[in-house]
Amino acid sequence: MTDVYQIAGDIGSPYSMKMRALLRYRRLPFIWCQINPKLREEITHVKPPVIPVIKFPDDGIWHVDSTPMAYELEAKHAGQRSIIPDDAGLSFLSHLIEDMADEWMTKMMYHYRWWREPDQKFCSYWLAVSHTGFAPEEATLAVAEFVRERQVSRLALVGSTETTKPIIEESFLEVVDIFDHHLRENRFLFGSRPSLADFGVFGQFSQLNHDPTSQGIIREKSPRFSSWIDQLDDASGLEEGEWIDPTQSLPLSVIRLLKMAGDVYLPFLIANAEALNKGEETFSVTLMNRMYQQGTFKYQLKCLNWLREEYSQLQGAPKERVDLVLSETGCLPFFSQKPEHSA
Ligand SMILES: N[C@@H](CCC(=O)N[C@@H](CS)C(=O)NCC(=O)O)C(=O)O
Repeated sequence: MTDVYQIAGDIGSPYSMKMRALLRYRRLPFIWCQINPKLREEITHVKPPVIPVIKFPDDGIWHVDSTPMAYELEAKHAGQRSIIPDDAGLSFLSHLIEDMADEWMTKMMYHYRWWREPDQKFCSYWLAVSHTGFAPEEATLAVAEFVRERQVSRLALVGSTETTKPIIEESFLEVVDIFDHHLRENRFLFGSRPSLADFGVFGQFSQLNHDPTSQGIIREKSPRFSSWIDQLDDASGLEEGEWIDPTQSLPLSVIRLLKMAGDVYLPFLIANAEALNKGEETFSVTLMNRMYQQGTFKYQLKCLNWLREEYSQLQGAPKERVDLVLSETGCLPFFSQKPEHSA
């Protein structure tokens, strides 16, 4: 049992599902532990206080934060069904899309889960059952009510309001359409094997494909995408695949996702960074010709810096290819600035 990872997370947590799927695909032995009060106590020292956390068998320490954990696992198990494309340029683009999934698509997840009454009702109860470990009905209902009130009250803070609703919902429909078309001819974003980007999208959509309203939309618009999401949950049996040829043009879907990064995600990250630098608690930015507003998040400034750091390390032909695609998709200007190391 010494080589076995232990992952503590929640079936209602997109980042937990992302990491569980990643461990399965990579055939790294692990035990899945649904988070419960006892486990919560065991991990109170882990900062930031988020799930999933993974106890690595080699150091016996709980690690946190899905993206750094994914890269740590790469370093430890290089060559074993890696999810990082060999080409540095494709690897950067995969990270950019994953980051957009983690920080922007998560707004779709949160919005659909907590905006409408039927979703609030189902999701709060469903989450309460797992949080309490099947407590009796009365206790479950009390936890459900608590969770519902807390999550609904945070909608505006994370950017979901009457004004921003069309931005988030249109952006969601765009992702569904992108994947519906992509999956008619391709298996994953960067080839016949899944990348970090695929797992990022999977994490958020594991929930969107489950919660009532968004599930209904995905089922209607793209049963193909729905099946892809369900299958990536356990791709341990998937045969070895290939990365796309980095010298060839990228799939249209990747271009469309990068265009979303250029039009929406990167302007959002920059507006957040500028507001944080001015010490502001909220920010607004025009996205898709509408006003978008939310609270500032320090973590999202970190994300911007990581991306800029990775971009600054590109060189030679991969950099030339990346610059061309970033320029075509409106992303390049956001990488002209160097990462802020003080952040
Ligand atoms: N950047 C982190 C985000 C993890 C995260 O936000 N997890 C949520 C659950 S999905 C959480 O633990 N939130 C704190 C809470 O709900 O109390 C990652 O990628 O792992």
